[in-house]
Amino acid sequence: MNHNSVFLRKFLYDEGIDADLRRLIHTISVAGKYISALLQAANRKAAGTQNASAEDQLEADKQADIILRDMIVALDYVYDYASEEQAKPVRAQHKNPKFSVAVDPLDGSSLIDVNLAVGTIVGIYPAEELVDNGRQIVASLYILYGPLTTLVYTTGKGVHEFVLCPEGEFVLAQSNIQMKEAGKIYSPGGLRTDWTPAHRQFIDDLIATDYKLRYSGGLVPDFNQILMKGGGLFSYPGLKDTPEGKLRLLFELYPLAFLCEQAGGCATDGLQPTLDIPLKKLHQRAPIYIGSRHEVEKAKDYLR
Ligand code: AFP
Repeated sequence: MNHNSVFLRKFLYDEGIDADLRRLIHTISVAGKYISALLQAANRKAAGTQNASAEDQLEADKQADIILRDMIVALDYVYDYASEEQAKPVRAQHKNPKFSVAVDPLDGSSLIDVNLAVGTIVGIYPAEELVDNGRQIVASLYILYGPLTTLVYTTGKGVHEFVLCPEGEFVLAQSNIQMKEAGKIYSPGGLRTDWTPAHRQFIDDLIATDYKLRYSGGLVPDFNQILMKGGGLFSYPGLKDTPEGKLRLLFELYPLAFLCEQAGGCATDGLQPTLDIPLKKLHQRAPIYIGSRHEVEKAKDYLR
């Protein structure tokens, strides 16, 4: 940090966005500092419980959810707090609600025991129980807990990255991040033996055209790598037995699709843009092809 450093709080203010949205994003960034500290404490203990999707939880999953819930619900204009860790949203009961917030508190937490990067994903929506689709998203962000803790957000005015500095402030690293038309890396989720023939042919095409494999098993670091390298493709396809894939629309895919579109890339389930997929239920899943335009268009050609 030096005297030229631009703090997140100041950057948000200068963006001229709604003051309540600004406070909400800032509050989430503070929650991210607590979660970062939680991870520094090497919180690898299993909780002995399962989340709404019947996945085993760590203590860190539960603690991250509690930190975010308590801080977000305390804001007197929040309607619903929905979390991937919980079956139903928490209704805040405030008089004049403005935003609902959906979070994946600690995505990729099965990587904590092997000391790989994990992340928090947040989508901010109008004050409704369930939006119709992702086009209603107001802002999205993720916090990546790696060697550095970084925060990447958009309110629809470009994509900006901040780094948590040792003094405890998120400081601007890059503003208006843009992807190129094409990249050189691919992150293919799911077991190859479960892929459909069309998806397998698409991935083989990327390999044949010299794309490098970059897959950690954590959506946030894998997507972040594509964004920061200026292009490439992350995919988690519909599988033979689970055509809806693994990842959740509201908690994971809408926020990343919004960020990706803002950075000049795109995201699809193979048929329609991810943000246009109608949302019918809270924990709905969808296949995803997300990254720079060239690779996403190529995926669509194979899947059509
Ligand atoms: P966990 O939270 O159970 O670690 O799952 C992580 C995740 O939801 C997402 O971060 C990854 O992209 C995806 O699953 C990886 O799934 P595969 O292990 O099936 O590749």
